[in-house]
Amino acid sequence: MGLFNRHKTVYVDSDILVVGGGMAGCGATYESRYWGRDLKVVCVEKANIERSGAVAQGLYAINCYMGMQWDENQPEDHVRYARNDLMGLVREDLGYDMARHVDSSVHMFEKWGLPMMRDPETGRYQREGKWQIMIHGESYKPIVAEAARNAASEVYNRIMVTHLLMDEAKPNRVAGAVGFNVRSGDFYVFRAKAVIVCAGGASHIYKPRSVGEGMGRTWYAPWSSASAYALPILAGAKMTQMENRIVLARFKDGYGPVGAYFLHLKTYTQNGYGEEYESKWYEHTKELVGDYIDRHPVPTCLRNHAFLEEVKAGRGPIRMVTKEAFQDPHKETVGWENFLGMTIGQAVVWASQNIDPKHTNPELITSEPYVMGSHATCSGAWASGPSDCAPADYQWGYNRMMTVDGLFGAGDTIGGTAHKFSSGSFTEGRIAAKAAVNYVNDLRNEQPRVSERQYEDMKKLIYKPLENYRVGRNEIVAGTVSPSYILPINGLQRLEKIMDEYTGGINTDYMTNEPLLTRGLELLGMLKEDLDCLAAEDFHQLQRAWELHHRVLASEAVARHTLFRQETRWPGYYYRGDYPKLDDTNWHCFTLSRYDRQSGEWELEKVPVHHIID
Ligand code: SFD
Ligand code: AMP
Repeated sequence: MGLFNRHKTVYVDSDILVVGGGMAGCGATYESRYWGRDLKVVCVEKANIERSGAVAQGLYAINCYMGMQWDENQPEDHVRYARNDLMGLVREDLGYDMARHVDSSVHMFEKWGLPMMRDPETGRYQREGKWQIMIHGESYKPIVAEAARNAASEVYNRIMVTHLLMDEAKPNRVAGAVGFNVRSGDFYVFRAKAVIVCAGGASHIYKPRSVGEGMGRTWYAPWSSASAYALPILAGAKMTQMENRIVLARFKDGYGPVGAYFLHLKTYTQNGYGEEYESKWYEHTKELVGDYIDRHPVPTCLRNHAFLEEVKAGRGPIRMVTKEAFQDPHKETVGWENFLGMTIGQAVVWASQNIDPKHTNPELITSEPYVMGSHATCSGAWASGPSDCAPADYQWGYNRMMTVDGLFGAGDTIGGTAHKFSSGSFTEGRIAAKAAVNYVNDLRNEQPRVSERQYEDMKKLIYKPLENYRVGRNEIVAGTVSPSYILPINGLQRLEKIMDEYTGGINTDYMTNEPLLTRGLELLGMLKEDLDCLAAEDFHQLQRAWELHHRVLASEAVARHTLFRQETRWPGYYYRGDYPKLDDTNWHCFTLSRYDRQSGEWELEKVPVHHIID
């Protein structure tokens, strides 16, 4: 007991609490201040918002910009694009709402100092593709963070949020969050009237391609640890499309993104024998998914599918043909700068493997799966839509509010809204914040109630891994293996192995089926039991322990959803061997889950997909 008391408790009261200061969190913090001049707005971040989240290293493109000022695209066009890419299943109301506001966010980024590339002839933003514009974005995150810092009443960096607090005066209402400072170990109790979860996506729930000397390298940020999903799941929020985890075609070993190459440099792919291969798989793919293969652009998952089939047919590796484009000095510069401003590791890998793309066509590979809500995928929380265009059954309160009162979300957190990327995530943060301000104003003087008991119980739970270590290490006679605890890295590797082998990771070429998923869920259950024995030797490891808790819960959601959806909706992302085809008759719907924290049971249901754009 003495151990728990050693950690000071710090209380922070606010009107709006933003959890996670990445792209969505910065948007939410900025906009909360805009609409809530007199409100106390607090942003809490496990790293430092200056360089936190997926944009930490910078980006070379903003992948979601309509260009409405030049009549380049309209929001309706973007809804059609995202719907097509996600094989018909997106929340069109949420996507439309984001798309109609995203341009204004990008204009603010420019005003705040983000260097945009311009087309020398038209003077417009330089297009990389129909939706993407090019930026000198190494400092993208610090620029956006500065705006959030100026807007916030307070920013708390280095605090990992582990749980949400629930109101004891009203059921199903959020009341704040708790966490700990990853440097000092202080315990934080954030009481708030509204909470906006913006805690990013999930890497490292599947065994990554990069192991051994490459361990830690992933495409999505290694610190994206599924809190965006675990926090709402634990609070009883409904989740959607958790089976829609994404697999990305990437440059081999460095996970360098391919968009700028395909779209701006106009490079293309070939099999190991220098042949075009996508058209070979047309009939075969049509058999599986019908006319989705005829859509333009070809859905991302189906491009993966052709890649995977060609490799399985023994004609790998797949290579990106760069040798032609790189003869143009401008394109050569863009090709390298793309990585130097976004994924430096790819440039380093090429240098270390003697690959000069001017003379060698580099290999591509399909990544391990990630859980996200903002790329060509839309896993996340089920949220209420905008009042002017959301169908009635998608509206139960404030825009972007989850199925828990006062709990909002944005970016990777919110499901059903693919292709938001950095700009759309920031924009969704703004949208959620405006609604959260209205929610807080409507509460008037009503205060959520949190008993000391609630957060003291959590405090004991949170620091338990330190206690497990303190006691358990005495049982070690040699080496590091304890008979009574597991370290976070051991738990993480077990999780990655289970997800990889049973729920369609790289090991099985993304294939799974009911018996595999059932066994995978049993093994996840055993892992969950063992998490009680997690041990942390310091606060850094304590953070790893809680990240693991979050990853395991999100993984369970992925497995449950994958089992529930009896079809292969997105071949190239994953395959159900027992239901190998797309089945629009039975599965043109969203899948929703709800976790009961008391019983540990999951409830799953189907919900109709409404098409509001023709
Ligand atoms: O080329 C807690 N992304 C790209 N977006 C673009 O617009 N253009 C690109 O070029 C993009 N590409 C790309 C991208 C990402 C990465 C990693 C690479 C390349 C290599 C995607 C965007 O980055 C992404 O869509 C947004 O960043 C999503 O925003 P958001 O806010 O949902 O997630 P975040 O930015 O990661 O922020 C999450 C924050 O939460 C913190 N956090 N804080 C406290 N307690 C906890 N428990 C927490 N858990 C997490 C995080 O630290 C973070 O700050 S390309 O490949 O397509
Ligand atoms: P990526 O670099 O793969 O993350 O892609 C960046 C952007 O380009 C995203 O909006 C992708 O959907 C898009 N993109 C990437 N490759 C292609 C392609 N071959 N055809 C159409 N769009 C693509």
